[in-house]
Amino acid sequence: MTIDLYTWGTPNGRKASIMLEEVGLPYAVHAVDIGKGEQHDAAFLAISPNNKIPVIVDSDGPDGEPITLFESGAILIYLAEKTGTLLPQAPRARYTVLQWLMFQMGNVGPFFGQAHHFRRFAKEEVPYAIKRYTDETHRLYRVMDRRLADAAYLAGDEYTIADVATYPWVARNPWHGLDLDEVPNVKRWFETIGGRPAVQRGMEVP
Ligand SMILES: N[C@@H](CCC(=O)N[C@@H](CS)C(=O)NCC(=O)O)C(=O)O
Repeated sequence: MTIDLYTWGTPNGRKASIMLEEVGLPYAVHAVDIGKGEQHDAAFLAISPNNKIPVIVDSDGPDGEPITLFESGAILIYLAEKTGTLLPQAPRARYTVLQWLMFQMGNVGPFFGQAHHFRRFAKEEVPYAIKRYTDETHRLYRVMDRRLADAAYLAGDEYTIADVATYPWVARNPWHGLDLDEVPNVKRWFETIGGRPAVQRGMEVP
């Protein structure tokens, strides 16, 4: 049994590769070069209706049948439930993890992503957009910094899929116009997670 991972070297892709390293399941990497537009190939569209990485195909899905999944948050929940790893069963703890996972999916990912686009890749300089997305990125860092003043990890005392989802985005901090020394609790969290061998391996994929 191998899980096929379709990915590229971006924060969303690395959520999936870090998680696969953390849970220790065998997986095969299929690089989808989004810079060359390979996410629009018909074969990829067949498994990724939104034309985005990451995607996993698990030949041994629920009831022993294959399953194909896109959306990194769904992939993290799936792998956590398949392996009983990084997502607690107890309802209160579980909802706290899902809350911070959704915070990443609905806030950190989209706003950091737009900051990357307008600060680094846009073909014309758009000061309004640069300010809007940089300000929001910095605000989100402060939200995380306040949370991490009270908790070791985003969802509490334990490392969970909420941290797996957020780490690769914070790893792009040199692109964010903010020194991690300004958010010392995020910095401590970032360095702790960055010390995990599974995270280091996952960050090298593909
Ligand atoms: N909400 C999606 C976002 C995925 C996403 O934006 N993937 C980017 C790379 S980080 C991508 O494939 N971009 C290609 C494109 O937009 O054409 C997820 O979390 O999986």
